[in-house]
Amino acid sequence: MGNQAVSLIGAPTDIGAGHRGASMGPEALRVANLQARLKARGIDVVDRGNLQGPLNPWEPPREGYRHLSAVVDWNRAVYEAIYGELSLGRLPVMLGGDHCLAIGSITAVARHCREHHKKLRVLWLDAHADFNTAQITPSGNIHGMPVACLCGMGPEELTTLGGSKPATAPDVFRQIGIRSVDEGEKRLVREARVSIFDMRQIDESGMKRVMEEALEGVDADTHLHVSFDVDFLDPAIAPGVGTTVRGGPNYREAQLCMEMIADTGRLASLDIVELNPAFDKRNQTAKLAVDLVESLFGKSTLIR
Ligand code: Z70
Ligand code: MN
Ligand code: MN
Ligand code: MN
Repeated sequence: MGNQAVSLIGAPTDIGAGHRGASMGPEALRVANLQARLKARGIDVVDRGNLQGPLNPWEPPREGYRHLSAVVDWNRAVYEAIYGELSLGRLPVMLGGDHCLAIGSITAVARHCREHHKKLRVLWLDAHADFNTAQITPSGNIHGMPVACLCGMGPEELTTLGGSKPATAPDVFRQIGIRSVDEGEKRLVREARVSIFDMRQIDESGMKRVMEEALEGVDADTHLHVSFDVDFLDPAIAPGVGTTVRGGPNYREAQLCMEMIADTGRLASLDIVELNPAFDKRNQTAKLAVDLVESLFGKSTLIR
């Protein structure tokens, strides 16, 4: 991994979230030394700074969506930036921002994969399935909808961001750590046959077996994208998120997850989203996220 070229791209917004503060995520990750920690691993890391977009007007949902037009603006900016980095042969790391921005990043990744005849695999590390639609959402918050949008279920402006619709299909996703899915959303993920490794399965089979299954079929032709929603982690170790859901992976389980992804050597793009410094204590969640991202880029505690 030593000759990898990584680009950090900040997307400082909480436009799709149910709480304010994820807009401070990019700066918290910088303060936690993300760039220097990756550089210390021998990786060429450039920080591209922050994208720009509309402020959060904090309005109520309209026709099932909160802030739809501003979400579209932010995602267009993310889509262009991520596509640009991939075209340069670099590995883009999107510093969110809330999880609605994965619509833009993964639409760009999917286009890159089509153009380079790569198979796409997305590991969705999250407490939530993020598969809501305007008809079934309990909140109108678009950070609860990105996977459905990427599969073609959502507003036209978001499902057609990359030109062709859908951007991708349910079978590219492997969701890990899931423990909070709304009732209507459960029916949709079942119908779409999204592959979900929920916390019950992690409890019963262990993280090792789950990751072996989630990574099955990943080979030299695979572009591996990791969409890391920080609320994936147990709130005991990661309080700095808008929506904590108890019963998530502990420190060692999360490390093993990242280490096993690193072992494939196929990581090609990354989102770090939903970090919310307004809920954090002394930036501990940002520091933990950086620690885990180091493992994702090959840092290992192995001594044999
Ligand atoms: C709920 C909704 C969500 C993140 C909360 C919550 C969605 N399913 N996603 N926090 N990251 O409102 O759609
Ligand atoms: Mn490439
Ligand atoms: Mn999410
Ligand atoms: Mn989540």
